Amino acid sequence: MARNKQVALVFLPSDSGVDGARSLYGDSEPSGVKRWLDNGVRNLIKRTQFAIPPLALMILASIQVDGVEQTLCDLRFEEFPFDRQWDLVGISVQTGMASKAFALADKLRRRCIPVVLGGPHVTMFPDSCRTHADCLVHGEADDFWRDALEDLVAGALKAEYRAAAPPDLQLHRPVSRVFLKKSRYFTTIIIQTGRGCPNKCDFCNVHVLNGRVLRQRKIEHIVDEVRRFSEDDRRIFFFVDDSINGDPLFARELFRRLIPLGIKWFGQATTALGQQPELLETFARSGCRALLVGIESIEPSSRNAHKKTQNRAGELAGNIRAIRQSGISLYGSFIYGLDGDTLQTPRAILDFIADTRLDVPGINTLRPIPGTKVFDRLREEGRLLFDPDDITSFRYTFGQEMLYRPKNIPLPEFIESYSDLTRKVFNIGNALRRGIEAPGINAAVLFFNLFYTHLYRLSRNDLKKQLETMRNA
Ligand code: B12
Repeated sequence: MARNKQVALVFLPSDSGVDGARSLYGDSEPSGVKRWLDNGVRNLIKRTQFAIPPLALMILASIQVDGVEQTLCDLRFEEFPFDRQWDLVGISVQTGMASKAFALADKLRRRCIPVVLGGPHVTMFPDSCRTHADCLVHGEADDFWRDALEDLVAGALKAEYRAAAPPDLQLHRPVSRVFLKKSRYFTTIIIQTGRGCPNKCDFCNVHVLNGRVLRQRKIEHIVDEVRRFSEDDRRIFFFVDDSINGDPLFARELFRRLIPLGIKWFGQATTALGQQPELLETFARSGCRALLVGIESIEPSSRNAHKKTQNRAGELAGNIRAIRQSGISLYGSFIYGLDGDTLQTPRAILDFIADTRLDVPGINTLRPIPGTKVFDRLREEGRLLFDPDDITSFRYTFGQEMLYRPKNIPLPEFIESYSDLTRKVFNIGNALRRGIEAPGINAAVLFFNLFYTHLYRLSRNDLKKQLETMRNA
């Protein structure tokens, strides 16, 4: 009998932040207890910071084709198993990890193992990937990954796969989790109810990757999936949708039907939820414990400059209060350093956090991701601090490195004020108070704030080093 084709699906770690905080300048403590403690904290962060399995690869690995066996390799937890015999390796490429993905692909191909690249970076910049792959998959691969696997079995893998239209999400495609090592993850119950975003925020490219029209799955398919998943993992569910309240009528019907299942869940929403009282009540009753909301900016001029106009600055505080009053804790994500921001902005952010009692503030700087409108604009204005023509020079970090010059504030003053802001927002006293005052999941809120106290210390040290390096250059 012919041996099954062995296919590995690879997910890569990012340089820092969600995949474990580490300095961009190497470990400052070469050995000893401090180093051991730093490693311990790093691993804990990895876990609490949503070390969740990659849904994209779960979907692809669930596609069964005769003669093919798929394995998921999550390189956040293991080295690539070069000792096994692979017939094809698929790598999910995100822009900040492109150089890492290309290095692995090149190494595999030198060993005559064929490589297929897919994911957001391939969809946006296929030309940069071509020389590193035997096969490129453009866009959402839910349908044509089966074609690629069948072609592999037939010995006829094509150089490129792309569809004329995105997949019809109304079709039922059951997702399996059998290939996941559950204990690695914070939770394995990851669900997506739809794709696409009608908004035009210039720092995001979800509307380019998944289109402007919101495409939803069938409610009964999602309810089935929730029921099936809760049979063997009773941890918290994560709905990865960019805005779970993007279509309030759909969301209300879905979560109304989830109430009897008694799950606990968290997800990502827009603050407009504070003005959707019936939906808010349904979310709370269906087990919503926490939501991440992208506040981005409380400065109307910055919101306008970056096309974040879907909800008004003046309504943000009231909405946040309403959501917290319903018992849902909030992670509110800010970006300091947008085009309308000044040195007065940090004071306004501090007052806003104190006033709304946000449970976990996220104080980010702008990451101009190649392919976004803001990247193009900053490039034209000569404000990028990395080489815009080198697609691999862009990387993701957690507030540890400035990638551009803010419009109204010179870089050294900006770094000083950003560091001062994160020092004031994150300290042990604030972490304890937020943990106690949170409307729910108090322990998680406390942990997040403590970890951010650690992470932003790292951010301040690295930013200082970046400035020194720039001054010495
Ligand atoms: C949930 C989520 C997370 C989770 C889980 C990570 C994960 N990737 O599973 C967490 C919180 C950990 C996270 C972390 C980060 N994220 Co994130 N995240 C998302 C989010 C909201 C949903 C991802 C998802 O599950 N989508 C559902 C799946 C089914 O869609 P998909 O991933 O696009 O996959 C399809 C295709 O791309 C393709 N495909 C994907 N991989 C492969 C591989 C092969 C071989 C093939 C054939 C096809 C293929 O087929 C899939 C099925 O159709 C997206 C936004 C979005 N709407 O996609 C951002 C997003 C993916 N994240 C992004 C970023 C920047 C990050 C971070 C770097 C943030 C940071 N500063 O640390 C880290 C990186 C961590 C890492 N190691 O990747 C960016 C990536 C942009 C880019 N150009 O690369 C996105 C697009 C958000 C954005 N607005 O720009 N993220």
